[in-house]
Amino acid sequence: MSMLDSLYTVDETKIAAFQQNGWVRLNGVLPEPELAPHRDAIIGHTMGFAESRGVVPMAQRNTYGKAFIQYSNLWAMHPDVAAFALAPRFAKIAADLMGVASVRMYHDQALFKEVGGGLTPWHQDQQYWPLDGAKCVTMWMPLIDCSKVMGTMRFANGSQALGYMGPLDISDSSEQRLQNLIEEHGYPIGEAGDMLAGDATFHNGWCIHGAPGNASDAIRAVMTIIYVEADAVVTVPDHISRENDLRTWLPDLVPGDRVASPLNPVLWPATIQSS
Ligand SMILES: O=C(O)CCC(=O)C(=O)O
Repeated sequence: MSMLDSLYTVDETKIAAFQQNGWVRLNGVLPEPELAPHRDAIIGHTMGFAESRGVVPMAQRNTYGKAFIQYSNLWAMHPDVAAFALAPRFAKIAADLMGVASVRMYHDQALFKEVGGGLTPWHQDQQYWPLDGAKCVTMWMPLIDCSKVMGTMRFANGSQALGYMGPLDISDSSEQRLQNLIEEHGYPIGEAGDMLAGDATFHNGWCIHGAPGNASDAIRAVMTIIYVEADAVVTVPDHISRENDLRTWLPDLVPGDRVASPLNPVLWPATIQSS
């Protein structure tokens, strides 16, 4: 049996930390020998995507473009990534942290911060998702050892309590406005710090987070998977990013539908079918 099908026990103290801070770091979520073949596939596909798109010099990009190469929906396009992205091992952790019985795939994405890549501005993920009331969590896993200077994540502890504050896409403006908000509320900043390949952070969809730029001489290769509670219902998209997400990740669904398109299979419990 692959380790991807075996289960990781989440300590109660980690669940409590996730609930309190809106994020948690778990070590050894997929140890190195098990990770290696999946890493090679994800890196190969993501670099292939970046090359096919063409490289725009860093100085000519906006803040979002400097933050990372972003390649989404790998699991559905590349069968050799599917076992990783759909793994019960990761999905069960997501369910345990959120305190729900069952979770679905929202989407996956590789986020590679290039050498000299800029900061990831403060933002809330869930402002992009037409899933206002739903519990959502993102797993963020380095595929190679990542020291802090490569741009591992930072979080405003407790900021998930703010919930939805209206549209605020990743930009210089989100960095400035959320920095001000963090200072007003006095949220302590939690840092993931140096991470080994296969360690992971998990963050609540409303937790304000970002990352510094990559000051190292190696690309920060990271894979992320976003999980949503299985009974979540689509909400009315109130801005263009949410309209785009509805079309892209919830194809043919309309507000009021359960989040159960063919792109949202149930991943935990592993035996339940997708709709
Ligand atoms: O990888 C990064 O720099 C940011 C990642 C992020 O914001 C996320 O996974 O939600």
